[in-house]
Amino acid sequence: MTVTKGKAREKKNTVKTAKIKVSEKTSPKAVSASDQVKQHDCDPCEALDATFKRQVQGVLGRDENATNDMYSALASTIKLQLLEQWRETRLKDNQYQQKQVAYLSLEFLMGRTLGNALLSLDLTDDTHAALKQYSADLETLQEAELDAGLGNGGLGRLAACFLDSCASLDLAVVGYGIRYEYGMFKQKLVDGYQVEQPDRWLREGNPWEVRMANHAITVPFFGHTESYVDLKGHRHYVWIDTQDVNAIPHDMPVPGFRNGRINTLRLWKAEATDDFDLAEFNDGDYTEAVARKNLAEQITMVLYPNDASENGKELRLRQQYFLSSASLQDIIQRYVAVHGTDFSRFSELNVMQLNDTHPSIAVPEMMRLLMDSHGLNWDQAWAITSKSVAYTNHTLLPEALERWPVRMLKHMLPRILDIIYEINARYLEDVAHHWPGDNDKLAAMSIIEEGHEPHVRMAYLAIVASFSVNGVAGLHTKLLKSGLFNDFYQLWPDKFNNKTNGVTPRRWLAHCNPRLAQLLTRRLGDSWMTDLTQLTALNAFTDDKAFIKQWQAVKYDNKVDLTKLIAQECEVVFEPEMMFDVQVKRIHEYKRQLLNILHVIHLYQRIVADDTEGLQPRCVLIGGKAAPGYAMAKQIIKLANNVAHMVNSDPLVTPFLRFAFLPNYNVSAMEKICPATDLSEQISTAGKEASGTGNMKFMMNGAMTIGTLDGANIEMLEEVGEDNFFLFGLNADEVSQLKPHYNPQQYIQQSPALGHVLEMLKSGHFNLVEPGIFDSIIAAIEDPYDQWMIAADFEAYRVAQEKVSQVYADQHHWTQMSIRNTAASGRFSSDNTISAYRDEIWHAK
Ligand code: 26Q
Repeated sequence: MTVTKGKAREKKNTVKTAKIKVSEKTSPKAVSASDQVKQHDCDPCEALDATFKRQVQGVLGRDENATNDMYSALASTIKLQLLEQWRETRLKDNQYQQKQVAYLSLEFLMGRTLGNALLSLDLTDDTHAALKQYSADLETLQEAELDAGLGNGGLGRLAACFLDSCASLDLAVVGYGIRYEYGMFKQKLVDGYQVEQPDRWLREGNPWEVRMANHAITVPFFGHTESYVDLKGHRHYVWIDTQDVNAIPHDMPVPGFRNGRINTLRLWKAEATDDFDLAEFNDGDYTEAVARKNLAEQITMVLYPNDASENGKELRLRQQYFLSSASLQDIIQRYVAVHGTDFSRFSELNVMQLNDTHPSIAVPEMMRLLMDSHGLNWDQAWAITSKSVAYTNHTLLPEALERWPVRMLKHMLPRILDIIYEINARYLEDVAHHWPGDNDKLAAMSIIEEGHEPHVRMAYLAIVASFSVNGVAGLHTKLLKSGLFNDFYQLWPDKFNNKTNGVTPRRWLAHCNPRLAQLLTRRLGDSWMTDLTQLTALNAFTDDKAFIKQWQAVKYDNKVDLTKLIAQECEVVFEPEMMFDVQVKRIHEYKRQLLNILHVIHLYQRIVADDTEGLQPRCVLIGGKAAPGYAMAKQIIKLANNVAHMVNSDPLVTPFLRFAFLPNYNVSAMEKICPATDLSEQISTAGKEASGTGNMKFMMNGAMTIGTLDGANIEMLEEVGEDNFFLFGLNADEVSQLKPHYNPQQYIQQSPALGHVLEMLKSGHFNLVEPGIFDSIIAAIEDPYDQWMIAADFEAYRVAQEKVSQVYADQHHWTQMSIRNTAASGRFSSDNTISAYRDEIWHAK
């Protein structure tokens, strides 16, 4: 295939960095808290210092020598700095002069807040200075913060990167999500197996959130509907005898990068309503009332830890409706406060972006609110809803497509089900018009999937109601249009568009890799932080010997740092002189961690056989969580651990190869991993990874990618060129063409290396005292129905890895390639992605 470099991108998508305004008035009252800090312009900054002192000494029970106490004192100090600007942003946005975007998502994988807030407010240096008089240093305090792990992986972290870019681009965007009491589970390893432990991230309180009890909203469940005809002959519907749940907003600040804007992430917590309790209490059934209270509060108790499906679980639907209803009521209330009940400007001033189908129950809920609560008729309500909802799809995997049993909706959300039926009936008329007489088409495209147990197809509901449907990388969008959603594409080609994902360069370069950030800033100035395309200027330094040395030193020091984490968490010693070869992401068959492990076994065999010519010493790191119910993914973790044990305990092997599985991979771990990585593994079966975003973080930090033509890898390759990317494997077309006659044995015969690896696996070499435990893995590789085609790609992968070793041996060349990767990563800033959402979907200023 030929890969051409994309057109030079326009500059307009850059974040404007307005210096924080310092009020001209002299009255101290007119000056915001952060202005006060900046105005002092001293070292260490006295205002920050004074607030901090009050937080440490003035709060009962805080102990100067306890890291946790010092962290919360510091966090509270910084939150105080944020409050004034936060209020100003809210007041400004409440005037409703510009379009407001609501990003609805069941997941926001925020990670830690402190470091990012300091960076955004430009307070990192002042904070360092202020801490000098205490025993704790900033790094230690940052480590004390627990990750806000309110997401599974890519989709949730994307939402967090998007919020950062929206604030930094000065867009009025509110993130709406759920304040799960328990976020993503903590992963422990016992005997090499994953064990899940609850993540009580709120156990010591959350210093960043503000509980807004006065903005509580009521969300109805269960009950039944009735209708009546008014004097004018119009039919009205009422949903009665509902069991109501309170939604209490807990707001988290989302600071823009040094531009004075603080956006809001509004997370809903479910609480029982008082009158609900009271009614039960008055009936004399106190215990029942308390039990029901628990039922209400269960809704926001725990994040579903699946990144591909857990279909049909009632609690999950309750979460989805709870988020959707509370958020829409909030959005409508804010609109009504300014514009009254004239909804004619609503769609001009509001967009709701659905992060996958998870919040797509918002569609019928919006219709219900406009009709039943605000008196609009169907056509008016539909005109508004269908002009204000947009949907992003994040996966092509059929098992991840959400379907809800009609029976469940009928019971839990009867009014909502009625509305879905009505949407479907009206929309199927369009289908019938487009394909006259084609009943199969009607059945295929119906929002209701008929059968023994009828289901609502949420993706179809989202497409029908949305004015925009987007995929998250070029290939992904193309496959949506030609495959999964082809019928819809034929009906409404203009709805479909691509928005290739991106990641925020503030967290994923400036914050996580201060050494590299400093080097970049010394050479280029610091505006790359808000316009990442400026990194292309690095290409001018690829022959600059001094620069190459500095680049290498940065990577080396980052590797030294990572070795400490690996030693502590994995009890494996990584050597910074060896190549760091890393695959961190959720464990899933399509992501093919297994292919990586097979390659490790292959290297192990070569070393044991003394066939080490051309081998470059490597440290291989794998990390990631398996969905608790995903047996195969859990076996893959066990295999990684057993192989690691054999590799690391053989002193003949360890000079060439070390292998670790990092437990509890999360956002904070990635912040240490990506700056230290030499080789990034992006090896999914082509056509299966919608985009990937870890791939971009590694690239920004100067890692080389070994990868397939999948997701955003394709666009990364386009930017950096084939000479700076280790490409291998079948492409998406080849995968689908091969599928009907795939014969793994043929590939095993053609690859002696793979044959040997399988022999060793079968011999039980890695499970001597646990016979048979890897049989299912071996069977999967040899299965002609193996959708992931491990055997088909093994040999190409092995050859690409040999090439990696060859190039790595020439450190000068490797470093040049590394620089070129960082230089070419500008397109993958989420600022760029959000600018495209803003201009092409949201039409927001
Ligand atoms: C569905 C039903 C019930 C419970 C859970 C779920 C569920 C939860 C999370 C289904 C899917 C997800 C997450 C999907 C996800 O993370 N997709 C990834 O999105 C990234 C951002 O667009 C892409 O880069 C990845 O390629 C894609 O896999």
